Amino acid sequence: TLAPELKDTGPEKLLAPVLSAFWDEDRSWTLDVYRRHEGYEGLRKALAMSPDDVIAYVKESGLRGRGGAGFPTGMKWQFIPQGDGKPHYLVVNADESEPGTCKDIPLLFANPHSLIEGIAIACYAIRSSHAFIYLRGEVVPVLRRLHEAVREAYAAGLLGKNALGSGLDLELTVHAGAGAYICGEETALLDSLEGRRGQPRLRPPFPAVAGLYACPTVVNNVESIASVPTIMNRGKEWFRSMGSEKSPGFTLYSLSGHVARPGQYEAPMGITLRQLLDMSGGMRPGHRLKFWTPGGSSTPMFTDEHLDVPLDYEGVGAAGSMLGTKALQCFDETTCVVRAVTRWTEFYAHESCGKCTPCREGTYWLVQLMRDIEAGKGRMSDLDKLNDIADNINGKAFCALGDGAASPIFSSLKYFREEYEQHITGRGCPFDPARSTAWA
Ligand code: L3W
Repeated sequence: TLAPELKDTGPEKLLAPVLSAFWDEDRSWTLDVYRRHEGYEGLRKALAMSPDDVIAYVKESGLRGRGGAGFPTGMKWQFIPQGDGKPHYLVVNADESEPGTCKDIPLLFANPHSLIEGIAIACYAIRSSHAFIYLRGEVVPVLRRLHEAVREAYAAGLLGKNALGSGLDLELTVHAGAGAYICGEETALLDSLEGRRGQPRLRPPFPAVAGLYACPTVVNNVESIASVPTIMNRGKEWFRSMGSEKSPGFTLYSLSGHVARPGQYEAPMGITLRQLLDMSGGMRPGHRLKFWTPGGSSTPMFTDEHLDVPLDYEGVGAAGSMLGTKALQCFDETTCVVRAVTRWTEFYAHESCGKCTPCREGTYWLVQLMRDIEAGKGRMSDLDKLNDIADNINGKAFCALGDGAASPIFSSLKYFREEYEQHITGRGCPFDPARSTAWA
């Protein structure tokens, strides 16, 4: 969370603690504390509206999905067919696993009721009486805390039969995954929730048409749903007063790597990394930024030339990357880019579900080439081969995981080709004298 001295500093509205406003407070995760901070006021207001009006309101707020793709949340809710006689489901994707992304898990740990309230509002809007939270399985303390918060909500009549006296019945099931990155892909997540091995499904049909148990399903990220209560309570105009026209509102950025103060920073969309670093103490003393990711390792990397790119969907897109999950991993000049990309590539190869050939085989071969180059055993022709293999994965894999694996290869070759060449001509890593002959 923000250092206390930073909370009230900086140009007006640069920092906007909303979701993280009381993370530092004693027992911030309890219903009592949440109620002292507007808790369940948004739900009260939503229940006074018709479900369709709630959907229209969220749509007009301009809220966009915080899980990586930025799809308009209200529009996704609107896709759910009404009067179809089928059950509707809300599934919250809490399988946060993108390298560098650490905002949903801290949010759940510090303020789980913001998600539960958002779930109640979303279920009312899409006329669903059963919601699921699919949580990354490794985070057992968060699982316990979430179970406790759900228990509190049931006991307070916020969930269950006739929730809040609204006539709405709402069951909420918390499900822990088993640690597979692929289960963060929405359709693999649904397979896993149904008890099968998590592998992506062909889209269309999108989950909104045929999702969980082949019924209309909304799959939203934790932060997207947790943002809804405050929008309902403080108003869509308030939300739109922050950020930009196409990417309004506040959001959580995960700042990590060689920075003085890593952590979660909440700010309006469109803030720049330069501004965030200025407010958070900058890079670690004596060092300068070399490269960074705007949205985790799956998004093409940036360099120090991109410090002033507005961190919203349009700004980052125009500069040739993706905002993704807003995971700002910062690396300084001591980092070997080849080594960093090798580690990420090993991650993608390990996490590839194997369903499609481009990703399964392609990530394997990328790892072989990257390891050779890193160890000083590469050839110049390997660089074109890397590009070629990445090109055969990108856009040709079954799901977005393949594109994510290709991203760091393309972007590191684009900005740091010389460093790859140094590994090849120098027969080793220029950053690690112990492993190098020519650069020692
Ligand atoms: C109904 C249509 N629904 C689209 C829905 C779709 C989904 C959402 C976005 O990947 C990205 C990926 C990662 N009718 C629809 C429709 N939808 N058209 O809209 O869909 P899509 O395909 O644009 O994205 P996606 O497959 O969900 C998400 C990137 O985010 N990423 C994030 C990784 C995040 C984690 C994590 O730990 N949280 O892993 C980072 O960059 O690479 O490109 O709901 O159903 N016509």
